[in-house]
Amino acid sequence: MTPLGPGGWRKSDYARGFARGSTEWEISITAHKNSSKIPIHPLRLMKDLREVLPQDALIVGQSGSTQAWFEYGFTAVTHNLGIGTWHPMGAEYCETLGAKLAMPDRAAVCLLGDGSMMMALPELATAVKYNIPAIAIVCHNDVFGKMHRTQMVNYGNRFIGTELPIPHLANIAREFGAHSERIIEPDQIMPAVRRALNSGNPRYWR
Ligand SMILES: Cc1ncc(C[n+]2csc(CCOP(=O)(O)OP(=O)(O)O)c2C)c(N)n1
Ligand SMILES: [Mg+2]
Repeated sequence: MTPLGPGGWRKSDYARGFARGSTEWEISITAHKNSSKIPIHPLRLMKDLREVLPQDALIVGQSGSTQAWFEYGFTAVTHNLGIGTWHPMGAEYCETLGAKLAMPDRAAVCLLGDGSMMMALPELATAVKYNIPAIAIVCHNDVFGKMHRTQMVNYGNRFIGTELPIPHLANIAREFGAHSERIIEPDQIMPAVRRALNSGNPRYWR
Protein backbone atom coordinates (compact mmCIF):
# COMPACT_ATOMS: atom_id res chain seq x y z
CA MET A 1 0.00 0.00 0.00
CA THR A 2 1.22 3.51 -0.79
CA PRO A 3 0.98 5.93 2.16
CA LEU A 4 -1.39 8.81 1.36
CA GLY A 5 0.48 11.37 3.49
CA PRO A 6 -1.04 14.07 5.71
CA GLY A 7 -4.57 14.91 4.56
CA GLY A 8 -4.12 12.48 1.70
CA TRP A 9 -7.25 10.58 2.70
CA ARG A 10 -9.18 13.34 0.97
CA LYS A 11 -7.89 12.02 -2.33
CA SER A 12 -8.81 8.41 -1.57
CA ASP A 13 -11.52 6.71 -3.64
CA TYR A 14 -13.57 6.36 -0.49
CA ALA A 15 -13.45 10.10 0.30
CA ARG A 16 -14.20 11.03 -3.30
CA GLY A 17 -17.14 8.63 -3.41
CA PHE A 18 -18.39 10.03 -0.12
CA ALA A 19 -18.18 13.64 -1.38
CA ARG A 20 -19.97 12.68 -4.60
CA GLY A 21 -22.71 10.87 -2.68
CA SER A 22 -23.10 13.82 -0.35
CA THR A 23 -23.54 16.25 -3.27
CA GLU A 24 -26.05 13.95 -4.99
CA TRP A 25 -27.97 13.64 -1.73
CA GLU A 26 -28.13 17.43 -1.29
CA ILE A 27 -29.42 17.82 -4.86
CA SER A 28 -32.02 15.08 -4.36
CA ILE A 29 -33.50 16.76 -1.28
CA THR A 30 -33.54 20.34 -2.57
CA ALA A 31 -37.04 20.04 -4.05
CA HIS A 32 -38.40 18.74 -0.74
CA LYS A 33 -36.74 21.55 1.18
CA ASN A 34 -38.60 24.07 -0.99
CA SER A 35 -41.85 22.12 -1.15
CA SER A 36 -45.07 24.02 -0.53
CA LYS A 37 -47.17 20.86 -0.27
CA ILE A 38 -49.63 20.03 2.50
CA PRO A 39 -49.00 18.06 4.66
CA ILE A 40 -45.75 19.87 5.24
CA HIS A 41 -42.71 17.92 4.12
CA PRO A 42 -40.35 17.44 7.10
CA LEU A 43 -37.41 18.75 5.06
CA ARG A 44 -39.29 22.01 4.41
CA LEU A 45 -39.80 22.28 8.16
CA MET A 46 -36.07 21.76 8.78
CA LYS A 47 -35.09 24.36 6.19
CA ASP A 48 -37.45 26.97 7.63
CA LEU A 49 -36.37 26.23 11.19
CA ARG A 50 -32.74 26.71 10.23
CA GLU A 51 -33.62 30.09 8.79
CA VAL A 52 -35.78 31.35 11.61
CA LEU A 53 -34.14 29.96 14.76
CA PRO A 54 -31.21 31.78 16.37
CA GLN A 55 -27.86 30.22 15.53
CA ASP A 56 -27.27 29.27 19.17
CA ALA A 57 -30.74 27.77 19.79
CA LEU A 58 -30.64 24.63 21.88
CA ILE A 59 -32.51 21.96 19.98
CA VAL A 60 -33.57 18.82 21.76
CA GLY A 61 -34.32 15.88 19.50
CA GLN A 62 -36.23 12.63 19.92
CA SER A 63 -35.90 9.05 18.64
CA GLY A 64 -38.49 8.74 15.87
CA SER A 65 -38.69 9.62 12.19
CA THR A 66 -38.89 13.33 13.07
CA GLN A 67 -35.37 12.97 14.49
CA ALA A 68 -34.21 11.24 11.31
CA TRP A 69 -35.46 14.16 9.18
CA PHE A 70 -33.74 16.55 11.57
CA GLU A 71 -30.46 14.71 11.10
CA TYR A 72 -30.87 14.69 7.30
CA GLY A 73 -32.18 18.17 6.78
CA PHE A 74 -31.10 20.55 9.54
CA THR A 75 -27.72 22.21 9.22
CA ALA A 76 -26.43 22.33 12.78
CA VAL A 77 -24.13 25.18 13.73
CA THR A 78 -24.00 24.51 17.43
CA HIS A 79 -24.16 21.49 19.69
CA ASN A 80 -27.67 20.05 19.90
CA LEU A 81 -29.06 17.97 22.72
CA GLY A 82 -30.49 14.51 22.27
CA ILE A 83 -29.11 11.08 21.71
CA GLY A 84 -31.02 10.12 18.57
CA THR A 85 -32.36 6.66 17.96
CA TRP A 86 -32.15 5.42 21.55
CA HIS A 87 -33.79 8.45 23.10
CA PRO A 88 -36.53 7.46 25.58
CA MET A 89 -39.82 8.84 24.32
CA GLY A 90 -41.43 11.32 26.67
CA ALA A 91 -38.10 12.61 28.00
CA GLU A 92 -37.48 15.17 25.24
CA TYR A 93 -39.89 17.85 26.35
CA CYS A 94 -38.78 17.49 29.98
CA GLU A 95 -35.14 17.83 28.89
CA THR A 96 -36.03 20.99 26.98
CA LEU A 97 -37.57 22.55 30.08
CA GLY A 98 -34.37 21.70 31.98
CA ALA A 99 -32.20 23.14 29.20
CA LYS A 100 -34.17 26.39 29.23
CA LEU A 101 -33.78 26.71 33.00
CA ALA A 102 -30.05 26.02 32.75
CA MET A 103 -29.50 28.46 29.86
CA PRO A 104 -32.32 31.01 30.00
CA ASP A 105 -30.69 33.36 27.49
CA ARG A 106 -30.84 30.84 24.69
CA ALA A 107 -33.92 29.63 22.84
CA ALA A 108 -34.73 26.04 23.84
CA VAL A 109 -36.66 24.11 21.22
CA CYS A 110 -37.96 20.55 21.42
CA LEU A 111 -38.48 18.92 18.04
CA LEU A 112 -40.51 15.77 18.45
CA GLY A 113 -43.24 13.48 17.16
CA ASP A 114 -46.84 13.31 18.33
CA GLY A 115 -46.36 9.90 19.97
CA SER A 116 -43.52 11.27 22.07
CA MET A 117 -45.43 14.41 23.05
CA MET A 118 -48.36 12.26 24.19
CA MET A 119 -46.03 10.73 26.77
CA ALA A 120 -45.15 14.13 28.26
CA LEU A 121 -48.44 16.06 28.20
CA PRO A 122 -48.62 16.56 32.01
CA GLU A 123 -45.36 18.52 31.83
CA LEU A 124 -47.21 21.30 30.03
CA ALA A 125 -48.57 22.08 33.48
CA THR A 126 -45.00 22.32 34.78
CA ALA A 127 -44.02 24.71 32.01
CA VAL A 128 -47.02 26.93 32.63
CA LYS A 129 -46.80 26.84 36.43
CA TYR A 130 -43.12 27.79 36.47
CA ASN A 131 -43.35 29.96 33.36
CA ILE A 132 -40.63 28.15 31.43
CA PRO A 133 -40.68 29.54 27.87
CA ALA A 134 -39.45 26.47 26.02
CA ILE A 135 -40.85 25.79 22.56
CA ALA A 136 -42.14 22.39 21.44
CA ILE A 137 -42.55 21.71 17.76
CA VAL A 138 -44.66 18.61 17.36
CA CYS A 139 -44.86 16.77 14.05
CA HIS A 140 -48.36 15.33 14.04
CA ASN A 141 -48.64 12.29 11.76
CA ASP A 142 -50.98 10.07 13.83
CA VAL A 143 -48.45 7.23 13.92
CA PHE A 144 -45.35 5.96 15.67
CA GLY A 145 -43.76 6.91 12.36
CA LYS A 146 -40.53 5.03 12.66
CA MET A 147 -42.12 1.69 13.52
CA HIS A 148 -44.99 2.29 11.11
CA ARG A 149 -42.51 2.58 8.26
CA THR A 150 -40.73 -0.60 9.34
CA GLN A 151 -44.05 -2.44 9.28
CA MET A 152 -44.78 -0.96 5.86
CA VAL A 153 -41.46 -2.00 4.36
CA ASN A 154 -40.76 -5.30 6.13
CA TYR A 155 -44.24 -6.61 6.94
CA GLY A 156 -46.28 -5.65 3.86
CA ASN A 157 -48.39 -2.94 5.52
CA ARG A 158 -49.45 -5.23 8.40
CA PHE A 159 -49.68 -2.57 11.09
CA ILE A 160 -49.74 -3.52 14.74
CA GLY A 161 -49.79 -0.91 17.49
CA THR A 162 -48.41 1.96 15.43
CA GLU A 163 -51.57 3.86 14.44
CA LEU A 164 -52.43 6.43 17.09
CA PRO A 165 -55.65 8.26 17.95
CA ILE A 166 -53.90 11.60 18.56
CA PRO A 167 -56.18 14.42 19.73
CA HIS A 168 -55.93 18.09 18.68
CA LEU A 169 -52.72 18.80 20.58
CA ALA A 170 -52.76 22.56 20.12
CA ASN A 171 -56.20 22.74 21.77
CA ILE A 172 -54.98 20.57 24.65
CA ALA A 173 -51.97 22.85 25.18
CA ARG A 174 -54.33 25.82 25.30
CA GLU A 175 -56.37 24.07 28.00
CA PHE A 176 -53.19 23.90 30.09
CA GLY A 177 -52.79 27.66 29.67
CA ALA A 178 -49.94 27.52 27.16
CA HIS A 179 -49.92 29.48 23.94
CA SER A 180 -50.16 27.26 20.93
CA GLU A 181 -50.62 27.37 17.19
CA ARG A 182 -51.59 24.72 14.71
CA ILE A 183 -49.52 24.91 11.57
CA ILE A 184 -50.99 23.42 8.43
CA GLU A 185 -49.27 25.28 5.58
CA PRO A 186 -45.51 25.64 5.11
CA ASP A 187 -45.68 29.42 4.88
CA GLN A 188 -47.08 29.53 8.41
CA ILE A 189 -43.93 28.01 9.93
CA MET A 190 -41.58 30.97 10.15
CA PRO A 191 -44.10 33.60 11.35
CA ALA A 192 -45.32 31.18 14.02
CA VAL A 193 -41.79 30.46 15.25
CA ARG A 194 -41.04 34.19 15.38
CA ARG A 195 -44.16 34.73 17.46
CA ALA A 196 -43.16 31.87 19.76
CA LEU A 197 -39.63 33.22 20.19
CA ASN A 198 -40.94 36.70 21.01
CA SER A 199 -43.76 35.64 23.28
CA GLY A 200 -41.77 34.54 26.32
CA ASN A 201 -44.47 31.98 27.00
CA PRO A 202 -44.37 28.18 26.99
CA ARG A 203 -45.41 27.32 23.46
CA TYR A 204 -46.57 24.19 21.89
CA TRP A 205 -47.83 23.48 18.42
CA ARG A 206 -48.11 20.87 15.72
C1 LIG B 1 -40.29 4.89 26.04
C2 LIG B 1 -39.99 4.45 24.63
N1 LIG B 1 -40.77 3.51 24.05
C3 LIG B 1 -40.51 3.10 22.79
C4 LIG B 1 -39.44 3.62 22.09
C5 LIG B 1 -39.15 3.14 20.67
N2 LIG B 1 -39.51 4.16 19.71
C6 LIG B 1 -38.56 4.97 19.16
S1 LIG B 1 -39.22 6.08 18.09
C7 LIG B 1 -40.79 5.50 18.33
C8 LIG B 1 -41.95 6.13 17.62
C9 LIG B 1 -41.95 7.64 17.75
O1 LIG B 1 -43.20 8.14 17.34
P1 LIG B 1 -43.43 9.69 17.27
O2 LIG B 1 -42.96 10.35 18.50
O3 LIG B 1 -44.83 9.95 16.87
O4 LIG B 1 -42.41 10.16 16.14
P2 LIG B 1 -42.48 9.88 14.55
O5 LIG B 1 -41.65 8.65 14.32
O6 LIG B 1 -43.90 9.69 14.15
O7 LIG B 1 -41.83 11.09 13.99
C10 LIG B 1 -40.80 4.42 19.24
C11 LIG B 1 -42.01 3.67 19.65
C12 LIG B 1 -38.65 4.60 22.73
N3 LIG B 1 -37.60 5.18 22.13
N4 LIG B 1 -38.94 5.00 23.99
MG1 LIG C 1 -45.71 10.39 15.04
